[in-house]
Amino acid sequence: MPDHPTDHAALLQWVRESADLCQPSDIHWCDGSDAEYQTAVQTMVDAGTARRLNPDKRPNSILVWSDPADVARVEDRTFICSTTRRGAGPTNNWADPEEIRPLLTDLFRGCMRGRTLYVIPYSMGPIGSPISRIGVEITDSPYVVANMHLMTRVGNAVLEELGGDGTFVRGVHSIGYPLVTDDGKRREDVPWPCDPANRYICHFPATREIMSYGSGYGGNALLGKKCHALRIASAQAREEGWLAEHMLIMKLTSPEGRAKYIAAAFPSACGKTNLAMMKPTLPGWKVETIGDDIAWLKFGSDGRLRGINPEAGFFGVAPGTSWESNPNAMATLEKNCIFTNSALTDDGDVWWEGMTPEPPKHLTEWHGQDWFDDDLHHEVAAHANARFTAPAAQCPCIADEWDDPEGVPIDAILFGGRRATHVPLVREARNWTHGVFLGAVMSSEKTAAASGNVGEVRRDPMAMLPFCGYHIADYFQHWLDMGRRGGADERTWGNMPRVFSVNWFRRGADGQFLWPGFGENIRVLKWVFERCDDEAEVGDTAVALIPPPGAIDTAGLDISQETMRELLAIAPPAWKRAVRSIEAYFATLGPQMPEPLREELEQLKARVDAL
Ligand code: OXD
Ligand code: MN
Repeated sequence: MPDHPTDHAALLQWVRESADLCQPSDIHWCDGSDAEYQTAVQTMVDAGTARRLNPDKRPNSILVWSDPADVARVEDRTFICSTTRRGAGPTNNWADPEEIRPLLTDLFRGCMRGRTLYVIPYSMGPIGSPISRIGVEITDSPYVVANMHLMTRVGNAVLEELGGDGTFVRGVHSIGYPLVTDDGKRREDVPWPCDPANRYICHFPATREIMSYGSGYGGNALLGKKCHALRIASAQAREEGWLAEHMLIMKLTSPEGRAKYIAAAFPSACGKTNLAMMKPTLPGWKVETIGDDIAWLKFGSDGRLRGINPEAGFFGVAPGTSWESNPNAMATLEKNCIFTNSALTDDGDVWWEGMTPEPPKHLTEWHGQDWFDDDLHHEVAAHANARFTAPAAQCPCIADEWDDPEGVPIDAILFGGRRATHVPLVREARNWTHGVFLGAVMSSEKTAAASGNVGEVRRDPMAMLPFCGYHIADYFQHWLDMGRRGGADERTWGNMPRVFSVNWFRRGADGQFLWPGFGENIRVLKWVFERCDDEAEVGDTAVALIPPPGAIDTAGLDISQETMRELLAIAPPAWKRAVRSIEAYFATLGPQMPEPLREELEQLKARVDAL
């Protein structure tokens, strides 16, 4: 029996070289089996990393608490190592590959001593789909193995698809906590080993490689997700003429039984999972989920953009998820899940802020400390970026076609941010170029999904600020080029999806949200659906096409016409400020900003000045 299940020479050589460098005590090739998943879980339980939840409450599920210094994606430690600084552009941290490779080699030398090196062959997207891509992640973390099992398709079927000479994205990940130090001394393991002082999340788009060191958390460590499916894939997509986007995909069916597929880009922790699994409040409408975080979009043989969800699971933000806000997510989480940095209830279940209106009387919070609901000074019991990992297939509203290798035809694209002021509830782009402009100027208040100042407003173009693997101005140009390929021009959308901007988060003078959100968002989606067929009412304004207040169906909703007007209002002073801010932002993106987007800005400026 050979000790490796492939005869792919380049893969074998890379694994051998990685093992020589990292010096693990053992190598395990992942086969994707349930037995392997259970072994990874048991390894975590034995190490004190995970605890099993009460099987009567959450069968086959575990809770993991991370090191408090390792709780989110670390954007300031994330690097695009393109051959030139220009390649990474002004929105990415750049590291010169010539300089960073020796540094990484030093860090990785001996970094897996005393641990198992796992080789995880995975497919992003259904195995064998023309849209899917294969990656292999090397890691020393059983937490990564278990999460990759849920988030991607892992195992021998992937190696078969790869054959003897298929191409794959190479990812090497280490938590950076060897059990034998450089001077040969053994050291004790800890429940969540990591090396927060030396974190590097490095991407080499030219050679399609990822090297991640020092963090075991989420997108820093599960390399299939942000590192492969967005940063490396976006660069690859540009070369090959497709799009790798930070978007959910949903199927929306009208009461007459007509279906449309909508892709929607929102920054991290702005409700993509809730929107993708929404329970519509309008009678007869149905939402089904294709994906909740990433979409790969390619032209099909019919000339239309077809999308797949390259993932196989959900890695969602737990706080705020409840039977009220997202019943489909709650049902998805009933079994076979990994919970990270949630609180533990006394009967062996998980809890997080917002799960129930009242917290339990006593909890063990995410650092493992006692937590009492009557302690006036207590902190949150679950970390604000606590996550669940759940298999997509067990979501009650997953669409039958969610893993169709051909993907689904995309009818509309939404761009959304979290903005308290001036950005209207919904707008429609006048044409593809204007749509790209609306995506390019997206902005949002920062959330806990990445380390940094929560609430600070930042530009997050197409929700890709932390995920675009190359120069953002070239990325905009690629979007414009895709439109041209899809037959869109100033007058027609050709085969391209219509583009909309949405903002569920506008607040009134009293600081309260004006729009109820959640299942009520169907009212906006209904308008979007109808606009795709040129059916609903629309008015031209200075900043885009906007529904007159009466055009959004508010039947049965307790909302005044005054509030609807406020939600859709274009306030001239705020928009004059917004135009200045966009000008300043474009100036930071350098001379390669595409001319058509500069023209869009000039037109916007002229229209807003005329208000
Ligand atoms: C995520 C993120 O985990 O965007 O999806 O941070
Ligand atoms: Mn995301």
